[in-house]
Amino acid sequence: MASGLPDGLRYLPEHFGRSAQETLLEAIRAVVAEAPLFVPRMPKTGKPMSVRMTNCGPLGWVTDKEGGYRYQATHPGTGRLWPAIPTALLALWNDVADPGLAPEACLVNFYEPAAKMGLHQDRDEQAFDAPVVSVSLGDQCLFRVGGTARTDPTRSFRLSSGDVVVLGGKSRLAFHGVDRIYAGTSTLLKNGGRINLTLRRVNP
Ligand code: MD3
Ligand code: FE
Repeated sequence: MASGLPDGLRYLPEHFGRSAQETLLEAIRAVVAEAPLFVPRMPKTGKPMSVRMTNCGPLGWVTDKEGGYRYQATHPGTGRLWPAIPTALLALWNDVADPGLAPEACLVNFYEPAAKMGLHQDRDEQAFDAPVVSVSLGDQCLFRVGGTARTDPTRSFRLSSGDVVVLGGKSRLAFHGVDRIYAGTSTLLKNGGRINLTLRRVNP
């Protein structure tokens, strides 16, 4: 982590320009219309997370008090299959990840100004070789990333609308989180807030 960023992390600022962001947002609105945002709850305690979520793709990440963190093919509220991953996101994956192995899950996180996400690792997948590809839309956030141990030093930086982060190699299991949202820093979402999309491979 000599540069201050974990090995394997690629940061692509403003990979998507404004009009591509608007196209992506429309596609995500269609996903949310079919698969409504839900409140994820922590395993065992049932404590609600501050972020709301939905998914698209063959698998979606869900969590609740009884079942804990997992991937499943259906929406926990409607029981229906998740909608397809928008073509613009499949194209992104082909550009920055392995085009031979399609993403299986796209988690959609919606942050209101007060929402945050504590430092964690993403390890509910069985495919740590494939990267996680993240797209930010809307208000800026303060993103924090460290090493593969919780106590490793961390680095913070702002993610803006249109930014893409590719978490491959050693960075795939880095601890990371979102410490805060900067309300009013983007005009993309009429009512403010931030959307983060993460494309993932779940099965090897
Ligand atoms: C670094 N989401 O959904 S995306 C998550 O902005 C998640 O909503 C955050 O962490 C968000 O799990 C961060 C960037 C990201 C995603 C996965 C990573 C960074 C990562 C996996 C390993 C290291
Ligand atoms: Fe994560």
